[in-house]
Amino acid sequence: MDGAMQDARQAGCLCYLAHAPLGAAFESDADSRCSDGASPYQRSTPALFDGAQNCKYQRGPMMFRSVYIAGHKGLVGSALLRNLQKNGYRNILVRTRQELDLRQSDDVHNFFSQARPEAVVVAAAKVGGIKANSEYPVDFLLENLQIQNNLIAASFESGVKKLLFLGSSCVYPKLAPQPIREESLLAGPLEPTNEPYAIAKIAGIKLCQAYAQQYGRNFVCAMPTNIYGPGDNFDLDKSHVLAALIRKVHEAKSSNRHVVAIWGTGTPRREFLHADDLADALRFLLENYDSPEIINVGCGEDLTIRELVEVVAKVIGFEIELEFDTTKPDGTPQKLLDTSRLLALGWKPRISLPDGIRQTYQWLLESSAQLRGWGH
Ligand code: GFB
Repeated sequence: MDGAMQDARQAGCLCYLAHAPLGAAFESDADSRCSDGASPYQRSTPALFDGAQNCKYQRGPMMFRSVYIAGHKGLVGSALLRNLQKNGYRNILVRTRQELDLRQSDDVHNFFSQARPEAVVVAAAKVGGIKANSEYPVDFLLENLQIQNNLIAASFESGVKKLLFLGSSCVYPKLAPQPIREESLLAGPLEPTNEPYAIAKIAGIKLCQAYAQQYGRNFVCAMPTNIYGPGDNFDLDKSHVLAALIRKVHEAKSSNRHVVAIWGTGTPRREFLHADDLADALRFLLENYDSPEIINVGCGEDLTIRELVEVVAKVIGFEIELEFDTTKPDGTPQKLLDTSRLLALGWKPRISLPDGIRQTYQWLLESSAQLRGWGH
C-alpha cells in the first residue's frame, strides 16, 4: 500500500479496500509496475483489443475480473479505456451505440445477463454545452434518465459488485458557495440553462444511493468538473466552451482574422480538468472508494472565460481581439469544486491547463479528418 492510501486509512476517510484479497492484489500490482509505469505484461504481450468487443490481456490478479465502460467512445469513456488498459486491466467490456442502444431497457438487461460484468462505469450520457442544453431540454432529461436507469437497474439485477456513476458539477445550485462542497447538493435552485441535465444526473445519484441504502450495493457517484481533451466534440452548436474556443482561435489563425467572437460577457468562472486526469481519478475511485457519499473531481483552480481564451490563444500562438456576444447566456457565474475529499484520499491531478490545451490542440491537428462535429 502506498503512503497516500495509508494516510487515507489512518485519517478514517471514506476510502477503504472493501475486499481484502483483492486489496492485496491491488498492492502487488502496484509493486509489479516497471519504472516507466507500464505493467511488465504490456511490454511482452500485445493487447487483444478489437475496438468493438472485449479487450483482454493476461496479467496478474486485478481489482475486478471485468469492467464494463458504458460510453467508451466519448471524451471521458475513451480516456478511461486508455487508462485501464495502461494499468493492466485485462477484461474491459465495451459496446458501440450500434451494438447496444442504452436507451432500450430489454437490450441493456440482456447484455448484462450475458456479459455479467463485475464492475461498471456509467460514462455514457447525452452531453453538450450551454447552447445544446438550452435547446434540447427533452433530450437531455429523458435520454439521460433512460440510459442511467437502464444501466443502474441492470447492474443491480445482474449482481454487479461495483458501479461508478458520473454526475457533473452542474448538479449543484447556481449560487452555491465556492468552492462547491459535496454538501451543497440540493441546497438551492439550479442554473436554468442546464436544469434538465442536472435533474437527470441528480436522479442518477439518488438511484445509486437508494440501491446502497436499500440493498447495500456498492454504487458510488463522482462529480467531475468541466472536462476537455482529445476526443472532445468540436461542433460549435453542441460543444462545451474549451473545445469551442480552441476551434475558434484555430480558425482565426488559419484565416488570419484576429477577431474572435465569445458568447456572453466573458466573466463567468469555470474549472477545467483534462480527460486523462479524470480517467485516472475514476480508476482510483473504482479501486479505492466505497461510500454512497458523492465525491467531487476537479483540479482546484478556475479562471474567467476571457482568461481562458487568452490561454488558448497563447498556446495556439495567435494574437486575438475579443468580441462579446451578450445575446448568448453566461450560465452560472462560477463553478469551482472543492476537491478536499478526493485529495485527502491521496489522488491529485497532474496535467496543467496550458499543457492539456497544447496536447489537445496537437491531437486536433493530427486527427482533423475524423473530428467529431468539425464539419458542422
Ligand atoms: O462550457 P459551456 O457551454 O457550459 O459554457 P457551462 C461555459 C461558459 O463559456 C458560458 C461561455 O459562460 C458560455 O457563455 N462561452 C463563451 C461559450 N464562448 C463560448 C462558445 O463559443 N461556446 C460555448 N459552449 N460556451 C455546462 C453544461 O455548463 O457544464 C453541461 O451546459 C455540463 O450540461 C457542463 O454540465 C459541465 O459550463 O455553462
